[in-house]
Amino acid sequence: LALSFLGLLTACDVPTAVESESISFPGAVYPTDSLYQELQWQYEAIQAPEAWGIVESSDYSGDFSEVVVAVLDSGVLGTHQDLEQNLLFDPVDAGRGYDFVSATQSGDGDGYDPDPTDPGGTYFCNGSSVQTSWHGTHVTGSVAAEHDNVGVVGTGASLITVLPIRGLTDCGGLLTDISNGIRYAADTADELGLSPQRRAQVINMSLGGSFDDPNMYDSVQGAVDKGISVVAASGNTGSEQLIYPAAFDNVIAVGAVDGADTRASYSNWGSALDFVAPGGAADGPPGDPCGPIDACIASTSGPDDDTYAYQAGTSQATPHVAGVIGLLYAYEPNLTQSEVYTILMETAKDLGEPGWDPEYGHGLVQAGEALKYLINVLEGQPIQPMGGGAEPQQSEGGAGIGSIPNGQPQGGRPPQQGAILPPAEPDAYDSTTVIIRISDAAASEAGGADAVASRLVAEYGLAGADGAGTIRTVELASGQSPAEVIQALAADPAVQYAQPNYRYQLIR
Ligand SMILES: [Ca+2]
Ligand SMILES: [Ca+2]
Ligand SMILES: [Ca+2]
Repeated sequence: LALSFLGLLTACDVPTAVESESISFPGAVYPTDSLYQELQWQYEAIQAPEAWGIVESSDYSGDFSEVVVAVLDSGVLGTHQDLEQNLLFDPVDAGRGYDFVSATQSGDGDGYDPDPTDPGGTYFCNGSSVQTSWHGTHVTGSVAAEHDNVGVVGTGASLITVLPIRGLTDCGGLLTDISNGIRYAADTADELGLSPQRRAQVINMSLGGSFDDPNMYDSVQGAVDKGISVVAASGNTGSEQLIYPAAFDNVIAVGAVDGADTRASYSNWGSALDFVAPGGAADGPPGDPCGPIDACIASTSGPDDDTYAYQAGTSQATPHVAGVIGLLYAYEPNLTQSEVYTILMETAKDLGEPGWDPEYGHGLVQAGEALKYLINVLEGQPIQPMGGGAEPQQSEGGAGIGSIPNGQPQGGRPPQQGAILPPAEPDAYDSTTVIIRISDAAASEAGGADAVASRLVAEYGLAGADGAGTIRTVELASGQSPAEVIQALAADPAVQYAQPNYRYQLIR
């Protein structure tokens, strides 16, 4: 199935202007959840009711299977009335979500543990106090809130189960923790002795940082290589530069639009932007940023099991795309990220300048058309494009199905070499650890990466080296400076790169 799919998508003569659909699809389904009807404008903007109509019709429901979407965020209120049925959550079961936040500022009194619950309360970051935003609970609702006549709905209807992974807090979090979360989601965290009950097929990261971080890139690539789609927020500062990891060519970068399909003023844009989704406006008066209250995104929140809240941002846009992608995997579990990207690109609603543009990417993701496109391809039917027969935009950047055709020219990312020195801001990274990648050649020459890591620890007077394989988190001995250790390690012929253990933030 997957092979013929690839063949069809790469064919030069994919029909572009077939007027009549050979498959007649069922009509839209509109949930009866009370807050959906009042406030959740975003789902019609992404054609979710059309997708739900297909998912729930007797003609098709047997063709869909359940999908796991990992939400790597601030944790979740696992007992929320509108989430609990659609969560892989159990505070004492390490296969049903996990907390990867290191003990410092973790807010739950300890470090790693099997409970991905957002503990709520107040965090103290660098001297200032920050109230919990329930960010992860809100994002989770946009992916998977129940369609049950109560409260809000999520994009995934009944098909998506969220694997909640706590990787950072309202104070931020470390790359090592987030990388462990990505590898847990992808079920490649063997050396931690951790495995999810079911691995994710989509990873949502409504988080980011400002550094071109080779280790984050490697972590994402490990998931993409397993056929997982990784989606991340473009950033909320209105900059024409995307934050990382959204800016990477192996991540699907999502910006935000308001209820009028216009780029939200805060939504970062630029050459690496792939798609937009509803994130809300949030340009109401101070103290009431959601102004006319339905300008923002309504979803699940804390502290109570029946709390709902409005938030706006690219963090809110991203899980809608993760949810649409989840619906595609629910129909065809063997999709790759490249195939997912092509489907979204061919069916997105073009906004702004014709074709790909830096404010909207390929446009507004359309769940109904995306699902119909996938079904048509797999059924061998001609494809009816969106937008009145516009030319497919696959030639943008010259990329084919084998790589993600961002707006920017693709050519792969050169392997990082050498030392990546710490930025000036001391709070931007951890001062007690450094991350290295051991070169494959050195590892095989030494009979394994463990031998190389042991030598490096001894030779450079380090306190230790955690991890497995070629990626290691080096612990500094007391008095060592990260910059000096990074420079020394990067000069060792066995080390491909040495870099700071960067700090990432929730996109708020
Ligand atoms: Ca903990
Ligand atoms: Ca509901
Ligand atoms: Ca456009």
